[in-house]
Amino acid sequence: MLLADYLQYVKQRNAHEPEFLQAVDEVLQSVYPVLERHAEFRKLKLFERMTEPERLISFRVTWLDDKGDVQVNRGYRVQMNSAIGPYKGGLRFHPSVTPSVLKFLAFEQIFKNALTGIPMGGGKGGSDFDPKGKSENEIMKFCQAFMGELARHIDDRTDVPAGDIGVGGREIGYLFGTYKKIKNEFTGVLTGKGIGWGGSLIRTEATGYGLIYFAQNMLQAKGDSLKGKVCLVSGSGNVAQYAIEKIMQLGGKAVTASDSNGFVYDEAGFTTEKLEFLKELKNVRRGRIKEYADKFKGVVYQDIDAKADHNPLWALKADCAFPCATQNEVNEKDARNLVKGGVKLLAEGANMPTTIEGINVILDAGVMYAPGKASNAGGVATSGLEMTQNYMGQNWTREEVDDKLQDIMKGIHDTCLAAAKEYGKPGNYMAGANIAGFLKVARAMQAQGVI
Ligand code: NDP
Ligand code: 2IT
Repeated sequence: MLLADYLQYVKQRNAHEPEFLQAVDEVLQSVYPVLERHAEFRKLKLFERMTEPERLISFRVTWLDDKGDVQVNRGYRVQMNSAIGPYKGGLRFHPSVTPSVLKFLAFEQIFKNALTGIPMGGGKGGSDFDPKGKSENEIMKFCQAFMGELARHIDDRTDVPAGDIGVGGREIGYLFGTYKKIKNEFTGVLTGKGIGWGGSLIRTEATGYGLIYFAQNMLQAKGDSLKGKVCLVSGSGNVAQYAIEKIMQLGGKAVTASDSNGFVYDEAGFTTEKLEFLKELKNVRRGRIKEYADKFKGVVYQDIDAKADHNPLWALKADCAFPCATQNEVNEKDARNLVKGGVKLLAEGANMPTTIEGINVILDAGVMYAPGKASNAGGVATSGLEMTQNYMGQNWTREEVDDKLQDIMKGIHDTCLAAAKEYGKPGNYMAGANIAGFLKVARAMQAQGVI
């Protein structure tokens, strides 16, 4: 089959799933040369099989809000691929969650998890539940109702969920408590647990830290470093907060953060004090980013209009860009603005934050580009380290976990470059990540027969 035929095949079967098709398209552009080289992969229909979830579970979540009214949400778990390990991937609670969004995330997760070197398959789940404006009690009630059904489909050797948008330490606590009560066993069935009840040190920081370690590796490959680099960061949640922290630690200057309403531009850059304020604002008070501009002098706040043709955050002058909020937050026009503003490196903290057109602009301009499945893999990698500690009944120190995270990010970086070179795309991290991830999973599927 030609590249266009593969795409057509997936399109026909998933006609109304734009996010999933976008993720498949991006991977296919890179792995088509691998399919061309390996007749055995084509014969075994490995690409066709990888784009079909092994299992897609959809369920009703019914719960009572604080007024005593009945609420009905949809819950899902996409068990995408278990060729190299138990299904592994986060849970997302956001009103935009659909099967298409979760299938794109689960598909990305297959290759990301393969790149970490830890045996984990790909999965993703979540709900269209909107945590915004809900009371603590409502969050707990929802998590209990959600796990009431999910518990039937997961365990620590089958499928191990974690956090994603709208699911952090608080939600993992409620989900874990419910699972333990239903099953009457204490296992590592979720990652991102609290320290003291099975969680791993550094897991909270891991995605943001790993992203910046990855970027540092990219810069070092060119004899450069993050020192003195002006960095644009979007988002203000888990990934953004710890990306900003690590940028500061490595001598860079983070000048922006955002939420779904707007962004702040702090020309002087984040400091430890300012970041502590942001963490408290977002993780404890769950307020809006605008407050940051009200609190600190010299900070500019601007609304973001989700319907506008570009996001003004990406039109600021900078050296590096780290989108850490959500999918498709950097479009073609944003990419052109980034290039105009002097950006030399774009590394994705979020999953699929750059559209295909945006990626093409970035690559054509010679900007170093890291796809999320490589640069944000530190989170799931540290989840893998949490699973290992749980299986062993041990807790590693902060230094041990951080050292392993740094080694894993360097390993992914080097793996991407080696695969890109082998397939005639030197320096192309996107091609390298997709090819290396695909090859690992393909070989496992090939060995395990037609199942
Ligand atoms: P959080 O829920 O902690 O934070 C999400 C941030 O993104 C918030 O600032 C939120 O703003 C903003 N955001 C969410 N949806 C939208 C939207 N539709 N438009 C604009 N802004 C939006 O999530 P995480 O930080 O955990 O996740 C961020 C990204 O990183 C996601 O793409 C996720 O898949 C990815 N990721 C997360 C990992 C993890 O370990 N947590 C690992 C690897 C990738 P607001 O407060 O207004 O909602
Ligand atoms: O997108 C991701 O890699 C995550 N949300 C983390 C998944 C995990 O299992 O830690």
